[in-house]
Amino acid sequence: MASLGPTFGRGAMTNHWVDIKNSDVIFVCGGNPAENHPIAFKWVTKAQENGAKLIVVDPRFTRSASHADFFAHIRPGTDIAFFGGLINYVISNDLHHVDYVKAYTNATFLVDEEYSFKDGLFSGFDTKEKTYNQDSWAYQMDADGNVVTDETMSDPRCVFQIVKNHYSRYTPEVVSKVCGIPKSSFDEIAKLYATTGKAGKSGTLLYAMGLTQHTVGVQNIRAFTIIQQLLGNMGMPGGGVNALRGESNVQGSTDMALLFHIIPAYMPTPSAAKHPTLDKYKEATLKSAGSGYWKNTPKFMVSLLKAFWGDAATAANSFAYDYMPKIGKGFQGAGYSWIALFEAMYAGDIKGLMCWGQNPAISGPNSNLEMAAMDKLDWMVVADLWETDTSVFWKRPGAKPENIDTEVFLLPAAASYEKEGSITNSGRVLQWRWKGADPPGDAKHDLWILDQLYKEIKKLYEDASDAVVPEPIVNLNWDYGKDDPDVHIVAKEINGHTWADKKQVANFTKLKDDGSTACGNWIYSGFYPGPDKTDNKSASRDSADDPGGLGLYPKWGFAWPVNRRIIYNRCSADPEGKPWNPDKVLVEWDGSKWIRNDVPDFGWKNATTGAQVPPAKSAKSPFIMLDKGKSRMFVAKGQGARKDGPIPEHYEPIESPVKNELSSKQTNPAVKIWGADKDTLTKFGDKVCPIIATTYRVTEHWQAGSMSRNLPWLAELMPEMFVEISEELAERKKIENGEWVKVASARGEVMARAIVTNRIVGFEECAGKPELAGLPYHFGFNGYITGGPEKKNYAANQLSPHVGDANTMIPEYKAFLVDVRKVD
Ligand SMILES: Nc1nc2c(c(=O)[nH]1)N[C@H]1C(S)=C(S)[C@@H](COP(=O)(O)OP(=O)(O)OC[C@H]3O[C@@H](n4cnc5c(=O)[nH]c(N)nc54)[C@H](O)[C@@H]3O)O[C@H]1N2
Ligand SMILES: Nc1nc2c(c(=O)[nH]1)N[C@H]1C(S)=C(S)[C@@H](COP(=O)(O)OP(=O)(O)OC[C@H]3O[C@@H](n4cnc5c(=O)[nH]c(N)nc54)[C@H](O)[C@@H]3O)O[C@H]1N2
Ligand SMILES: [Mo]
Repeated sequence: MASLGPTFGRGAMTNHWVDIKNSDVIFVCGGNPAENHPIAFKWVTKAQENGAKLIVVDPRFTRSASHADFFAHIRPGTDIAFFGGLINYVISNDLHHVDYVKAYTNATFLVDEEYSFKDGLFSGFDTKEKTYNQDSWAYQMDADGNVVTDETMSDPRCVFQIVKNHYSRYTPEVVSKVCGIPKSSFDEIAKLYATTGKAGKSGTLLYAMGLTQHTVGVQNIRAFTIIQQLLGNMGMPGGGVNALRGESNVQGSTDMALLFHIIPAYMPTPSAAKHPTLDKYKEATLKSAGSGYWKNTPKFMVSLLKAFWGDAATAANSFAYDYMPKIGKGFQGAGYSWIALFEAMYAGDIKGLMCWGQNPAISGPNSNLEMAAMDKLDWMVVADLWETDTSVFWKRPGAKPENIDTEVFLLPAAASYEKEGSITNSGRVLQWRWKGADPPGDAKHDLWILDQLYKEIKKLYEDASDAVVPEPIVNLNWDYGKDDPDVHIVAKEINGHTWADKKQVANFTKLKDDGSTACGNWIYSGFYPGPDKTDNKSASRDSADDPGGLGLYPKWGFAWPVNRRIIYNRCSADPEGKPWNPDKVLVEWDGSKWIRNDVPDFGWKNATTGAQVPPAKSAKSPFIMLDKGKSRMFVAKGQGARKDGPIPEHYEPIESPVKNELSSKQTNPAVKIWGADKDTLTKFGDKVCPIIATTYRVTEHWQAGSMSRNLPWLAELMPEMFVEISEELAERKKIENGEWVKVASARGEVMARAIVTNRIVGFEECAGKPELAGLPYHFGFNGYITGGPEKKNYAANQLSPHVGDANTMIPEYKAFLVDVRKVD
């Protein structure tokens, strides 16, 4: 589905779906897999059958919670406080996995004397620009350019002590007050999860949008990675940090660069200012790569340019690097992510929109604003299976079509089972899918539409006498077949081949930076290593082969990179190469050679001689992608440091009824408030909208709803918009279960049926005892059902704000303020 849908949330599973069965403790936080990943949830059940325990932390008692051994209601947007409390619990009770922490993480590294943290701000903050100068977020270096370390981890400047000190403020009392969780619940959960710090035990985090859709989304995940490092859970079977992805091929979409700041396979998008030339691009990427595997970026980049421009990419023209579009600062300096694009349309800066497999009239934040932005467009193209709400945005309740000039083109697209190709799941596994039926009517597969579009555009550029720069278009290496493009040609180009004789490469280690190879996506290289359809490893379906009995199934599909199922797997064994858990072996040094149940994520054999490399070497740098080879609790400048701090700190959501308990900085200081709705945001202390709203999904519907509201049987299963509220709130407001109510925010109003339920509770422990309103976001105004009886507003995003995370700009869909009102 939605093979070209948006990619809200980036990441992947470090492990994979089947591996969940190997876990001892499963921590579901910010996700509801029993509802949203119900088939995969069987691996959680399987683990429980094996004796594993399940923890669920969610603002609502969910379908996943109903399976949990331990559950806590958390106030939306306070997970860093919870995780910080967990870090504090683990360290202050000495429950961390000391040997792992010392050997594999940067806990022993000393941090620059200039680095500091005070009252919610890290060193280097520029109050006017709301950005950090990150110079002090650095390691101490010796004269030879090596990081100064303290193996005892007692030096007050070492990362371990900095982490310990930072989170000592996150006491169980503070956690309880911030998160609204009873102290006893926190204690129980902390005690249980910390048991995974014992050598050989593993715990996993399963998360999705409940952690990412916040103005502290990135730091939410980082906070949990610190826990996983402390407990030695990275690289372990049954461990890891696992993003449960959304749209069925959203993983593939992100891998193929659907986000603006990356090009295929997670290389940075060239920037006009920073990388005006290919040499500058190489220089910058080599600098940030340091000793890590990204130092091969020039090979991957040149091979990509070769795949894009073929014979027109030569050493003399820097492999057509100039043809490649470069990014600038984006609209009002906010980049080119969703919010910025819609703000640019609203301001009249962008005149045309292609909506290819997405329905922003329903899925975008502050959708009233986003639809007003659509009113200003000259044209819009929608390629979809249905007439979506977006394609008829001009018919929305309250709109005046006669005043809207936007010309809309609707292209009928074929559904996923009406075409052939690969999809990549959250576990990084590519699986080929064969066509099951012909598309109806005039519907065409997306590749066909794209191919036609390119061919027409190319003609226009060839014919245009005054075209500014035709080369990037007319010189594209684009030949996937005459009439109906062949996905196998595309797949083979993605895998990569030599340029001169077009021989498929075995994998990315064969790629070169001299123009002799072409490769569309280096992390996928190896999935189609030969010319024939039988060489397509994503099409393999052998579930008999299961080395180690861990569910790795190396012959089922193909996992990127190089069919490795669990990344960082060197860390599943101790520095001597003995597995922490002898019953769950991914890799093991048996004294003379490596036993390899999974593809090793380290240099296990000498590339030239083929001799096996003993464990001491890889023990020093088990995180091969990273400079210095160690995982990072503290992220230094230029090493992937985030805009809002080298370690996570709790801040309140932009709209919150609770004062920040941890510092005087109410909200994330690095988040810029700038959109067209900035003056309407509800401020702390404002009494008009005192209830915390959070939005979510249900099994019966799919996303913005065209996939489910247009199917009669799903429409019938759940036809109406609803709002879940607590019994106390209902009593206070005299609202009956099942009654239609109005939910209002500073941005809009929607109608919903009240579901009065004890699955929702107010947050008793927080100051002011705020209440919660839970809203599904699937309803709209087009399709068999809209969410209610008359032509009214039922879309939850008419309430949400146009603000996003400091790093990714993912919208804060999961915590904003509303009021729930009785309708007379
Ligand atoms: N049936 C069905 N399945 C789907 C989808 C669908 O629309 N329908 N959508 C797919 C897509 S694209 C995605 S991205 C995934 C999303 O999968 P999930 O992230 O599981 O989806 P949500 O229901 O949006 O949010 C999960 C949970 O986060 C909780 N939550 C809200 N705020 C917070 C918070 O601050 N902290 C914590 N700890 N939890 C919070 C919500 O109450 C909710 O139960 O689902 C995919 N699967
Ligand atoms: N309030 C709130 N808003 C949210 C979220 C939330 O949790 N809360 N979650 C966000 C998230 S994680 C996501 S992923 C977005 C989803 O937002 P959207 O992507 O806008 O939502 P979908 O309904 O999945 O839209 C996909 C469209 O693609 C069409 N489609 C399906 N298959 C194909 C195909 O093969 N080709 C083409 N061309 N079209 C196809 C479908 O009919 C559908 O209309 O919503 C975001 N919005
Ligand atoms: Mo998603």
